[in-house]
Amino acid sequence: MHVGKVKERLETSFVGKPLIYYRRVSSTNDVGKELAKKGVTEGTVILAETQTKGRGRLGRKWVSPSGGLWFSLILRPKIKPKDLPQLTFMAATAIAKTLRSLYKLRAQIKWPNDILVNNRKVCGILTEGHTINETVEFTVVGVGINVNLEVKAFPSTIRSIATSLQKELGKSVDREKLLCSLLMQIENSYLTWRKEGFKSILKEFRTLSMFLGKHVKISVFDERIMGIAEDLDETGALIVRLPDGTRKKILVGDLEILEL
Ligand code: BT5
Repeated sequence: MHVGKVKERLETSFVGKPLIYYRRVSSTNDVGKELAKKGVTEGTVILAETQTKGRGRLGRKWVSPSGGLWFSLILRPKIKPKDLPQLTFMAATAIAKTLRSLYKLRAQIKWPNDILVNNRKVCGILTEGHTINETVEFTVVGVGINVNLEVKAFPSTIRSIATSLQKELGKSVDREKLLCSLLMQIENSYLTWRKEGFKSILKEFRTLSMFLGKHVKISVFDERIMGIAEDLDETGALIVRLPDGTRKKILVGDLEILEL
């Protein structure tokens, strides 16, 4: 990664300023939290070539070899902890839009935090917050995108569910250009969210989604829920129509589409 090139080309007003680069870290989210506690400004981005302890939700492992884009963005919006998922949605819409406009790929969002291309995961988002007395002090929005990676380099457990931009496009891409475009779009989406609220993000999230109206199975810890993914409510919770006709609201979980 040529960080100098990114800094030269970056046209944002605060996102990615500063951009802190490491060749290898445990997890950019962990480094981000430490730096945020020390007071770094909103917009700071921590970027790493590889992560030794990349994380997904619920302590799951995020595979982060060299060639991807693994970064975390520090934000300091004044929100309640319950509103944290809004930032995941904000980032997801920004990323899907960027992949569509740069590469003409049909990037689609799978609730709540995945971006898929051809039904395989190309990107995951992990938003974490640091809360004191019911107030969010800062948030760390972690983004992992499989960019110039060979799918056969993935462990067998994720080979059938993951993809990369290189695989989908049949060629490698300019990671510096991609990062600049992503940070620009994330800044725009974040400002829209702050100005207009979650409604406008949710509207775009719906349009870019691939799960609405589909038969789905949602795993919520040990529970499995099957039904039709009917809608998202105003908080971003998933509304599922159960076989008995009732509707169930689901705040967190893993979604599997049963018919594509
Ligand atoms: C996520 O979790 O999808 C959030 C991933 C966030 C990663 C970024 S990288 C920068 C920042 N620093 C971090 O430490 N994390 C963030 P979840 O929905 O729980 O999905 C995790 C699951 O995705 C794993 O259990 C695997 O099945 C699968 N997986 C792991 N690595 C993958 C990869 N590189 N590509 C696609 N799928 C992967």
